[in-house]
Amino acid sequence: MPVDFSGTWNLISNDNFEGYMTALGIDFATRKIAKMLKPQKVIKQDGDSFSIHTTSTFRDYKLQFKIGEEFEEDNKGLDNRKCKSLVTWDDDKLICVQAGEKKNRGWTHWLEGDDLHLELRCENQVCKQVFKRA
Ligand code: 1AG
Repeated sequence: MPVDFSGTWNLISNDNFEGYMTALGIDFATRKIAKMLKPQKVIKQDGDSFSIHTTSTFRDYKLQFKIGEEFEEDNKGLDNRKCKSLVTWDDDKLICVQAGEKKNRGWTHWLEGDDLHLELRCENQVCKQVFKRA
């Protein structure tokens, strides 16, 4: 049985979100607002199908995918660039490669103890987020 990421998760730490957003070309004013946010993730995992809904007081982002099936990602409300994205398992980690204009773009989700971890990558920047169950 694969690990189950399903649940509602609240952000408790957010390391180098500023660097990640800068690498994505997010403007100063938006970064100032965005780095104050404490987003919540609602993850639904059903076999190989996932939905990950990230919500905040400022912007929301909804992602749906199947493991191993490339999809068009629009990053609407984030940097708005389009990517060809692909999520695969690497042991118990979920790895997403977001191919597009930005080099080395992607993310990894994993569980550690009772916490949900997320590493967000763009170019030479890595943001590390940790979430606890709501
Ligand atoms: C995400 O991807 C996307 C959600 O977690 C936010 C993560 C990073 C934000 C990306 C770029 C910053 C751009 C604009 C800043 C403006 C608002 C920030 C809003 C944050 C809440 C939506 C991985 C995920 C899998 O889909 O969990």
